[in-house]
Amino acid sequence: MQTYNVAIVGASGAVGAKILDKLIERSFPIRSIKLLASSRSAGTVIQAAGRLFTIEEAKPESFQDIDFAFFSAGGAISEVLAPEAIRRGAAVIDNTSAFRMDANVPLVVPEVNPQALRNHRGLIANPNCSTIQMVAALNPVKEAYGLERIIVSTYQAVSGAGADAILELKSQSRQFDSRAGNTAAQLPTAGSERHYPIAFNVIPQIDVFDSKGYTKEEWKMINETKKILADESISVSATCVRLPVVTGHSESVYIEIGQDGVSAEQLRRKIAEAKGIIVQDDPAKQEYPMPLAAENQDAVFVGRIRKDPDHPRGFHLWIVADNLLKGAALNSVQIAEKLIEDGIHSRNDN
Ligand code: NAP
Ligand code: 3JN
Repeated sequence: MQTYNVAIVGASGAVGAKILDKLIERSFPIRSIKLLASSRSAGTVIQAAGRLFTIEEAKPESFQDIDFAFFSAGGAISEVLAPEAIRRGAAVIDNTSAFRMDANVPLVVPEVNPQALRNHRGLIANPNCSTIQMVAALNPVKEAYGLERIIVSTYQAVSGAGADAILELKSQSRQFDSRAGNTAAQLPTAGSERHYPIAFNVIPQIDVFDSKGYTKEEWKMINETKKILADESISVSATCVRLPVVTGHSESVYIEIGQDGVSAEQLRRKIAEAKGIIVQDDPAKQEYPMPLAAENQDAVFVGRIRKDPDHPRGFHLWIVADNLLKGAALNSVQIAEKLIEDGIHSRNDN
């Protein structure tokens, strides 16, 4: 069996750690693995699957002889180091938004648009976590009945904002009764002028606002959805909200499909047939997806599927997934697996 030299940039972070876990768990054909981060964590030893790994500082030379480089260290690092990795022959799978909307870069959810990988030039973008779980659940609906409109409200976990945001939620939760003061420094964003506590709170801001009143996270959902579904005509609008949940993003989604006369049961069946989706939808038994139950699971969970009372083509759904797994690490590893399966991991093979 052919094996590959693999690098993870951002290996000390929330997403990077899960990429390492998934590569090991899924028996990715690894010849060697290099864990990279900033100089701050160089020398740190981490344990995964009973093995010890030492983190090194990420530099252009780090990518010599690397076949697959997974990036999750922020867009600025990808902009500088991804071209260095590609120049040295690596296939880069980038978890940041740096290249997602670049027309020459495939933006891929393997169950939805694997054909987009065919045109890669050494770099494949992993979509935003909130986008991935939504398009995974809606693509079977689009294929069967067409899709004209999506209105989504997200309920996002703090792990989407990084390892420090998880620590902040836990520490604020422990201190809440003593009212030890506002220790908020991570949310809505680490760089923002004002910070708000997330424990026992809800923050209707993820990333920064633009002049139209939408946040960057909301625009990511709008633009990435159209690109992945390869349909600019779908109307998409999003409201992205942070909740005091550690892991697992939830989404309330309203859609208008392209056909009249479709029942909720037909929609439920189509979604349940799709790869990677589990339908949990039995109101009589109080069965529906929840983030606590989705944590550490690979699937995207869908429930509360029901027809809109007034619109003949309108439906409501509730979609939940582990944002660090299908939303980031798992999807990235699945992209690499698909490149190997199709024999196109090297851009010279195209
Ligand atoms: P995190 O927990 O804060 O981890 C950040 C990682 O980046 C750490 O490993 C950090 O290393 C590394 N890093 C920071 N500066 C660096 C530098 N100059 N050189 C090399 N490595 C550096 O954040 P996270 O949640 O894992 O997210 C990381 C990135 O992944 C985000 O910025 C985002 O672009 C992407 N992301 C994508 C999704 C998605 O929706 N698909 C979800 C979450 C995050 P040190 O420990 O050395 O500082
Ligand atoms: O907040 C979340 O739940 C998801 C955050 C994703 C994220 C965080 C910082 C920078 C991204 C992303 O992947 O869209 C980025 C980014 O690369 O822009």
